[in-house]
Amino acid sequence: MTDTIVGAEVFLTSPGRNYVTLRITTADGVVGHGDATVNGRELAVASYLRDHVAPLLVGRDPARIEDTWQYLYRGAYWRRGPITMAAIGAVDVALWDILAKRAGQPLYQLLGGAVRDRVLTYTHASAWDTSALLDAVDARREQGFRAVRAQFGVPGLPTVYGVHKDVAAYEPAARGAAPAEERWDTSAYLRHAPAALAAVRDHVGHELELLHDAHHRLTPQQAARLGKALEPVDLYWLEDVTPAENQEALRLVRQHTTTPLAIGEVFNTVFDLHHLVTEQLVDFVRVAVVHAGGVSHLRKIFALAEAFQVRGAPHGPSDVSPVSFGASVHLGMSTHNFAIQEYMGYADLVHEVFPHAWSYADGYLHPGQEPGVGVGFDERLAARYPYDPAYLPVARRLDGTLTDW
Ligand code: KDG
Ligand code: MG
Repeated sequence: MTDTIVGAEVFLTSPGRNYVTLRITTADGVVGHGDATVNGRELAVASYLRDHVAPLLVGRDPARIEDTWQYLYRGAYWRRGPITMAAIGAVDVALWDILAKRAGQPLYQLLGGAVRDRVLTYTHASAWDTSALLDAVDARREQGFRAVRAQFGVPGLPTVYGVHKDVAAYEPAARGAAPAEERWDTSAYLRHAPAALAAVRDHVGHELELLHDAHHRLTPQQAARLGKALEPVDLYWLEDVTPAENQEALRLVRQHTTTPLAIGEVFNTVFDLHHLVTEQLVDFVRVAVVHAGGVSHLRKIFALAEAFQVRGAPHGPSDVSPVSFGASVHLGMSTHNFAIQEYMGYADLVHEVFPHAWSYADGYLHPGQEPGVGVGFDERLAARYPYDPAYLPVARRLDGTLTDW
């Protein structure tokens, strides 16, 4: 029986950080949720959805998920990019949510069913000094995590993105009308990183998977040197070593190191990574459901990757809302080459605004058995926390030049 979309509403809320949520309602009263959060550009994607997409959805059959995806992607003329793809992603996840609810099944059952019992996850540990970092990693191990991303301060720099001097937890975006400015010194980082990560490996032994994120700041040659220096540390992966636009850059890195490479959290379509995958220049692709056109497109990316023994490992910071995070866990449950899901965690209030069936236990995630994606949206609670501008910092080199992120 055919249903019809009768409403598409966009909500901006800031329960500790900003989220853009799409709610699609059908004539039969089925409600689906999607996440369209683009960190620091939330208003742009909200307008894209409200002004250009929502009016096109009303009257459509919610079950025509692929056709709606193609309509929004090809029909816009202007394709790709984070805003467009996040907007399409929100629609896509909301429609999968509706379809799975109508089927009375958790989403992963519609994606082919479970290929595993639970989805491996990693979280973050960061601290300025090495001794504090070891404590932070231990605290994560005590929470059951089997894989931890370790980030640390750099001697000589006053701040480093993602690493706080006084608190273990960090929030990537800071409130305010403009981004904070930090300093960056790649040479100092390269001198310090191998020893810092070796100290973590010595401390934890070889049971724990260790990851590290270079946040796109190295040249290919610097990245190759770092990868080589880190081989004895036996990283699960080294992430975002070079700026992501240039896929060729990874070839040089690859030629010089066997350290596994992960990339892709800022990518939006398969076209951003097809050379990386087909030429096996990376080991993991990190595209998120929200930023890459939803479940439909990410499935295609992972299918391409599967043919080349590259694995999926989606971005999962606190700026990916629990809605698309939940959708990602469903994908993880049903996708054979899905390796691991990043789980940075959320403030208590975020869990309240987005009550969810997915859960964390003992180093793994499970999407839960609720029909649909299994993530709700408490509109009334959300309305108490209106949008509040917040930005990631930018960084300049010691001579003042703006650096890659
Ligand atoms: O919005 C971008 C941040 O979430 C990002 O910097 C976090 O690099 C990140 C990661 O791997 O989670
Ligand atoms: Mg990252």
